[in-house]
Amino acid sequence: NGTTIKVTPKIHSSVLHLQPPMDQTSKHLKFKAAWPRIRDELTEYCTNQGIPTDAVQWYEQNLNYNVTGGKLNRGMAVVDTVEIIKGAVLNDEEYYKAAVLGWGVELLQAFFLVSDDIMDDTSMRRKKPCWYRASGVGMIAVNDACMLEGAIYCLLKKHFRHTPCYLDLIEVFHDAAYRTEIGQLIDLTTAPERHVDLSKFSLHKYHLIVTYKTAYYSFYLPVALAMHMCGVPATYQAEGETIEPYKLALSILLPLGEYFQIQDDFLDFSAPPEILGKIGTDIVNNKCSWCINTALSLAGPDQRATLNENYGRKDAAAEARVKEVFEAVGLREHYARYEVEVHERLEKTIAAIPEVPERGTLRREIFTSFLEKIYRRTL
Ligand code: GPP
Ligand code: MG
Ligand code: MG
Ligand code: MG
Repeated sequence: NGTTIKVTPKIHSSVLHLQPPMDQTSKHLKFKAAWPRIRDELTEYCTNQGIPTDAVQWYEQNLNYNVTGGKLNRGMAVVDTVEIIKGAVLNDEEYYKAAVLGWGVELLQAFFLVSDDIMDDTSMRRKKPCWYRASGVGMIAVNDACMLEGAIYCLLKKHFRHTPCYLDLIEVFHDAAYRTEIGQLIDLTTAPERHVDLSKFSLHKYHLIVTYKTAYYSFYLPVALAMHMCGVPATYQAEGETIEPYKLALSILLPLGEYFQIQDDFLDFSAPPEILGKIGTDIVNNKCSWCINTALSLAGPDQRATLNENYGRKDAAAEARVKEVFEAVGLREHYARYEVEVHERLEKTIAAIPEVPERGTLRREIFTSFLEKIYRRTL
């Protein structure tokens, strides 16, 4: 009858204090809007080289299937950081360049995930079959993954070849990728998919895995790219001190990345599926997670035996026994204390960053915006 009724859905209170789903924010939409142009630049490059239409169409499918559909946190972090460092709204050209770097991080992530799903023998990713399991793809996915990585350097060449930061951008992408691959190696050799051996686990190994496998490319890479694009120098003077801004950024972003992964691991164990939007699988999948490593460090001999017998088994009763030990050793209290402690520590480090009025230098806001977004997150 022409009247619109506005329905306010009931939302669990712990969901409310998070930002609205990123999809609804105009920032998110603007970043997404840059993608079709970037994708078309990549396929047009192939077309212009005289590559057969079938192959170009395959490449386009690969890009569509694997690069979109994620949360885009990493890519958007590049754009956000550029805006903070510039201290002004970006013009269209600046925005597009920052978006190219942001989508470059998303391409790197797509390369990792397509490869990782083959190595981990996983079936689903982002609510769809993994690319190598998609109809007719199979091991062509290995080459497709390589092409997702190659796309980054094709875009960098086109948009940054003539700029002073070109070499730095290439170097930061290469370094982040190499570190992630080293992290992946430690991960694969510590927790093979079908072989449970908890004696290989430790909190120290955990720290290495998450720093290398996740924190470099997810936290340091987006910020370092933005810093290079804005011409932040390797050193500058501030408040009578010599600042090394890239080292400083690393010293905050690696612990921040570790914190983020610890949250992810804890939520996998503790969050109700209706809030998290997925059912935790780390215990049955033998993941070298913060929870198992912390539990092992706290467990008595009997509890350790229970963990050894039940961890990494595809069996709900075994999973429940592991969860009982997690509760008994006080994992929840441990986590709550860690969260307060890491937040305090990072806040102090961030507050100690000397700020100078000059454009193109570090702003504390880069880091506080990350920290406040993730502190006490529940999904
Ligand atoms: C996913 O980790 C793996 C990465 C992000 C890095 C992969 C690195 C390569 C060099 C391929 P995971 O397997 O622990 O997580 P998920 O559950 O998302 O598969
Ligand atoms: Mg893996
Ligand atoms: Mg995996
Ligand atoms: Mg997880």
